[in-house]
Formats: sequence, structure tokens, C-alpha cells
Amino acid sequence: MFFQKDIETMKREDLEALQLKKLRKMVDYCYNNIPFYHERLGAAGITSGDKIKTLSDIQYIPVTTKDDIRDNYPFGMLAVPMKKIVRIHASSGTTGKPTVGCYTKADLELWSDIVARVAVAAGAREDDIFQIAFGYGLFTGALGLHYGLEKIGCTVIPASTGNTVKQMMMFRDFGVTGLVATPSYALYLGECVRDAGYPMDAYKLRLGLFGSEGCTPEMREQIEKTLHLKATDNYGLTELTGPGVSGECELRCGLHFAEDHFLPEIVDKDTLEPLPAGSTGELVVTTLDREGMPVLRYRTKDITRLNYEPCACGRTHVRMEKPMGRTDDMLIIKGVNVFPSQIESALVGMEGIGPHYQLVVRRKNFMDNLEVKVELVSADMLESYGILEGLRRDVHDKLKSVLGLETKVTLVEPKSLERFQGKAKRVLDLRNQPEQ
Ligand code: DLL
Repeated sequence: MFFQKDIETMKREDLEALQLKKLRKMVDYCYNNIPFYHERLGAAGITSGDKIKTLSDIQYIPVTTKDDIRDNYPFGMLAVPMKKIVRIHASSGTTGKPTVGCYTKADLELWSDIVARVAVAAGAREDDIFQIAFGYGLFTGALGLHYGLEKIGCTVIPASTGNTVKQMMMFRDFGVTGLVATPSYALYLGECVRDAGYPMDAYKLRLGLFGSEGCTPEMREQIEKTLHLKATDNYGLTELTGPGVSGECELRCGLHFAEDHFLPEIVDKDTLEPLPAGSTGELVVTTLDREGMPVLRYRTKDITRLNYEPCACGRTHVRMEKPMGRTDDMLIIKGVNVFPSQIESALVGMEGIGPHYQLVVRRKNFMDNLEVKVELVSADMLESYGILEGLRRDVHDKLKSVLGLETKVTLVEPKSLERFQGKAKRVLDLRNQPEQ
């Protein structure tokens, strides 16, 4: 049930004392070893860790952004000589240069520990056989889970993405008990399994370790129904190491943060002011032990909340609510703020439509408009205008009541929307295209 019980159930005051000690050391380490931080911290008057008297003094440390890391591409944020780096990962990013993550041997060791912790908390055990259906490569997901699960003693199958027929064959032939994937890929695999008529209840699959993108409770239910497993969520970022930063325990009531290695804060996304405990805002994280590429107050852009109430599982580390989205994914449609996750929650599970959707944003007369494309579950419905129109109206009305917004709803044929093997891209932004 625990991977590192002493640490995971530490008393809060001891945990905070540990964090403060590590934070002060980390400030010194960054100031002395990374020119970028020497300059930033110096300009803020924080020339030594001694200036940090309490944990809340962290607010005086300047934040670090993705642009800061990009501006120092590729190795400007290193705190150690290159010869101490034994692994490089990178996040693809949709524009410009990728964000690079560099690891020393100690970083890799710590990374496997935190992933092992997340996996055990979710219910993984030594005798599990895990199929890793994340893309192997620069992405931190696959190798991160790979070494963490091996550390527990699980059998790991580095399946990678693609070739769903083979994925399904391995489920059966290798007696797979656990699946690692993005929720979107799990959804797609579930659909393939159902279409192929595989008797999933005869399979041994029981646990899903899903992450790297959001997944609403409604979507999770769909995945669990088709794959016959218990789906759990884990979270991380390349800039902070990768997966293992936080993850759900078997009770699934928030993602326990690896607080002995990462110090999370919630700030106002516009003013960067710290927000009181329990508020929703942007997650900012400081690495407390990272050796190769530490970061101070990294702005994740993820919107969430932290819950400091102790969890019934016995873990004391703070629980992060599933992020509702990224600040840069938030759409502003006719003055209304909309997160794609709100639309997902409203749509998934509605009768007559499937869980796949696409959001198309256009700009007309200086105003943003939203088209929501949803798939019908059965092509037979295409034959009745009355049924189609009734369904379209239902979807429209549900979105209107949830979002308070007029949307254009388009019903499309079954299986006509794109399926994803990695992170889903559900928003098609046509705002910079000529009007259509
Ligand atoms: O996605 C690391 C990871 C891999 C986490 C595998 C979990 C499992 P990046 O590619 O750098 O790293 O993307 C980080 O993905 O800021 C979030 O916006 C999003 N994200 C990651 N995990 C979750 C999650 C990996 N469980 C960005 N729920 C983050 C919601 C997530 N969003």
C-alpha cells in the first residue's frame, strides 16, 4: 500500500520543516550554480537561502516560466557540468523549441522512486504486468513509468503507441494486469476492444495508470466501462522531471503531491499573488531535490486547488485536485471563460452520442464563436431527421445550461473524428484564418 511509508505519512509540521530546510539549500544551490538564477535572485535581493525564514517567504522568489527555460535552450538552466548529465528528455511543444529536461544519475534514481510511489499508491503491486502504451522517446511518460514500475518489481512491457491489434493481443497473451496510457489512448483502445468483440471480463486487466492530460470523471467512467479496469490519474511536467509529481491513491480523491521533493503553491494567474489555502488558481512548483536542472517557482499554467486535509488512506501529502485545464487552453467565447473540460463533462455520457468531440473556434465580426462537433453512436440515426434534430437540440441546451453560452452543435458520423495515441488535441483554433 505504501512505497515509502515514513515519508508518505510524515506529520505535516515535520514535512514543512523538511521543505523549509531543502528550500533554503535549493536557493543557495541555484544562486551559486545557475547564472540565470544568480541574476534573478540577486535582482530580488535573495542572495542566499538564509533570506528565506519561513515557507511563505517563497513568494519573494521570482517565478520561472516556460519562456525562461526556452530562452536558455538547450542547457542554460543546468546546475551541473554536462558530463554529470546522463539523460535528456524534452516536451514537444506546439511552437518553437522544445523544453529540455536534463537528469543526473541521482535525478533518475529519485524519479523512479516518485513514480514507484505514485504507482503503488494507485494500487500497483509487484506481481502486476504493465503494458506501457505511451510513446517511447523524448516524452517523459514512457521511460518515467517504465523505471518506476520496474523498481516496484512489476513486469513491464514497453509496447509504446500504435498497432492496436497487437496491443489487444498482448493484453490477452501476456496476461496484462495494468495499462499505462493517456486517457485518450485508453479510450481509443477501449473502443477497439469493444469493436473487436473481445470479452474484456475474461482478461486480467485491472488497473489503469493514466496521465499526461486531463480526464473528466465522465470520461474516466467510459474508459473503465470498456476496458474493465480501475482508472487512476497521475500528473507531472517535463520541467519538473516528468510523471511522479502527484498521483491518486486507491481512494481517488485528489492527487497526492510528492511534497518532500516538490513544493507546490497556488497563485492568482494574473497577479501572481499567493492565494489562501483551498483556493483555485495557477499551480506553481519548486523542485526541492533536483540536481541537474532545478527550477524555482515554476509556473505550470495548470489550474487547480490544493487540499491539506489528511486523506483516509493515511498519506499526509497535500492532495491536488484534477487540473481543470491550462490557462493557455481556456477559451473566451463571447466574454465567457470556457475550459474544454467543462464541455467534456457535459457531453460524455449523453445518450446517442459517443465520447469523442472536437471544438472549433472561429472569429467572426471580432467575436469568437464555438462549434462543438460530436459523434453519433449509430449511423442508423442519420436516417431520421427528427431524431437528429432532437438530439442536436438536447446537446445544445445542455451546453447552454452548463456554460451559459450559445454554441453551434454539429452531429457527425460515428468514427469520423480523429482518435489520439498521445495527448488529444480537441480544439481546432481557426481564429487567425480568413473568415469562413
Ligand atoms: O505529460 C508528464 C507526464 C507523463 C505526466 C505521463 C503523467 C503521465 P509534459 O508533456 O511536459 O509532461 O506535459 C505537462 O501536461 O502541465 C498538464 O497541463 C498536462 N498534464 C500532465 N498530467 C496531467 C494530468 C507530461 N494527470 C502538462 N491531468 C501539464 C491533467 C495533465 N493534465
